[in-house]
Formats: sequence, C-alpha cells, structure tokens
Amino acid sequence: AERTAFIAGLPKAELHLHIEGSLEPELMFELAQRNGVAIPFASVEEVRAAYAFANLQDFLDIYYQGMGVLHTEQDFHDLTAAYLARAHADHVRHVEIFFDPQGHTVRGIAFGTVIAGITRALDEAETRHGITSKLIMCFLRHLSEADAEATLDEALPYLDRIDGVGLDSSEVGHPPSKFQRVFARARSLGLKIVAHAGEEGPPAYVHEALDLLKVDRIDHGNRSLEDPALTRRLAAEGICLTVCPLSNLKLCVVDDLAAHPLRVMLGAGLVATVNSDDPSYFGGYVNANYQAIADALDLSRAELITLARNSFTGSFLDDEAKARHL
Ligand code: ES4
Ligand code: ZN
Repeated sequence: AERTAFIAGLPKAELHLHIEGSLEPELMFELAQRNGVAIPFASVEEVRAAYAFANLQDFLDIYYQGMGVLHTEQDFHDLTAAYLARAHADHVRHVEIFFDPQGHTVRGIAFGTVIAGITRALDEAETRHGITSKLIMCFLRHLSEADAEATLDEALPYLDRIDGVGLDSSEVGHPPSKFQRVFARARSLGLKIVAHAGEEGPPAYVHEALDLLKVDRIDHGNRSLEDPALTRRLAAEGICLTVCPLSNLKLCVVDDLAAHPLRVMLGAGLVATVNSDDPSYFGGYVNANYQAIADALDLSRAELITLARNSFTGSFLDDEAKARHL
C-alpha cells in the first residue's frame, strides 16, 4: 500500500503507448453501436476473456480487429481523451503516443480524420490537465516498405503535428533493414526515430535499428541483454529502452515477472523506462506496470525514482522542458 502511494505520487512520462491499444471494451461496444459495426463478442466479459495470448501475433490479430470500430474524428478523439484522463490519474505529466495510420487507411478512414481526432484530444489535455505530448506515427512492419513510403507521403501535410516515426507489428521476419530507406527519409524530414526491437526478435534486430535506422530510442529491447557488447553499447550511448512489463507477461516474452530483465537493465546502466504499451489488452495503465514489476522484483524507492527520471531523460522534450521535470 505504501509502495502503491509512492508510485502514484511519482511524476512520470509515458513513452510507449499505442493509442489503439488503449481502447477499452466498454468504448469498443459504444463505438460499434454508434458506427453500426459488427463485433464478434456478446459482452464486455466475452471481450476480456478473448484477451489470452500465447505470443505477439495472437495479440495483433485481435488488436487489428478491435480498432475496426474507430471511424470518425470523434471516435479518435474519444479514444485519446479516455487514455489521457487515465494517464492524468496516474500522475503522467508527458506522453509520447504511437498511432498506426495503416490500420485505419486500409479500412478507408482518411489520414486527416485520424490526426484531427487524436490532436484535438491532445490539445485539450494540455489545457485541462497540463499534460504535454508528442505524436509518433508507426509503420506496420508486416507490410511493405513501399506501403510505409506511401504513408509517409500522406503524413507530409501534418508534419507540424507529428514528432517521430516508429516501427511496430509482427517483428520476427521483418527486420529493421527492410525499412532503411523510408526511415532515412523520415530522418531527413527532421522526425525522431524509434523502433520496436528485441521484443520477440533477436539482438541483431536491435543492432540494425541502431546502425541502419539510426534510432533515438528502442521500444522493448529485452533481448539486447543476450548480447553483452550490445548491452555495453546501449549503456555507453545512453539509448533509452521503453520497457513494458505487463505486455511482456501477457505476450509470453517472459514466463513470470520475477524473471523480467528490468533490474538487470538498470544494473547494466541502461536508461530503462516503464510503460503500458496496450493497456486495455494487457491489464493495466502505467502505474499498474510500475506496481507489478516493483512487487515482482522488490524494486527500491531509489530504483523507482530512477525509472521515473529515465522517462523524462529518454523523452523527446527539449532540454529546457526536461530540466523542469528533472
Ligand atoms: C504492439 Cl506490444 C506490440 N508489439 C509490436 N507491435 C505492436 N502494436 C501494438 N502493440
Ligand atoms: Zn509497443
């Protein structure tokens, strides 16, 4: 209970959050009804029961299905506003949110509709709650690089609202090297660069993300620890890892949170952070992730403070804004 209050009171940033993964079953039903979309579930309980995953792909199949209820600008707004209210309740002061435009444009939803709804909610949250934000557009790595290039083209009119690009979806078989050209173009446009790497994929994918995509941050990165030279490099270069404990548990990246590598990461001097990834699907928002991993590893207050500080250090805030949080 004491630890719970301590975690709740820590000011923190969330750096790894897929906004479509914050769609709660209750809102899924509401939007399905509002938009006349059929969903293969009879109740909220049935939806929750379907959230049992053996691996990343099991989850992704149901995640892409779930986002099918999102149609209008208002839907994207309501989704984002609901997440930001939860984040505010968890003492989150800054968020860097992923969205998956290809999950929507493939269904005939305009890129501009997605951006308008999300950014309206982000603007409101800054006014209402003082939460600052960055927006990161992810490319779906199971699709082609040409598809990612077309998505970057579609984003060009909205680059005033997009801070970075990322790489997500099915990792194994879709290495960072597949997207080298589109990430080079994104970088030349001044966008920050992140990539999911070392979640299910090997340490070689983390190397590629660093050397070929020139990432500013690694999302997950768990399997980096299998490669001591890579671990030393991540520490020496101060590359932030956005770690997601409950995600790792639900997707069987770890068998048990007691076996989670977070403490080893901190011990190796890595800039590790704690994040919720897809909180509706994985069973908890950011404070629940801090609580679960702190309980499993018996993390000290000093370690929890380090994790919260790392979330600002690893953010894309400018130095002046970082200084205000640190
Ligand atoms: C994701 Cl946990 C995770 N990994 C890869 N891609 C994703 N998209 C949404 N959540
Ligand atoms: Zn993720």
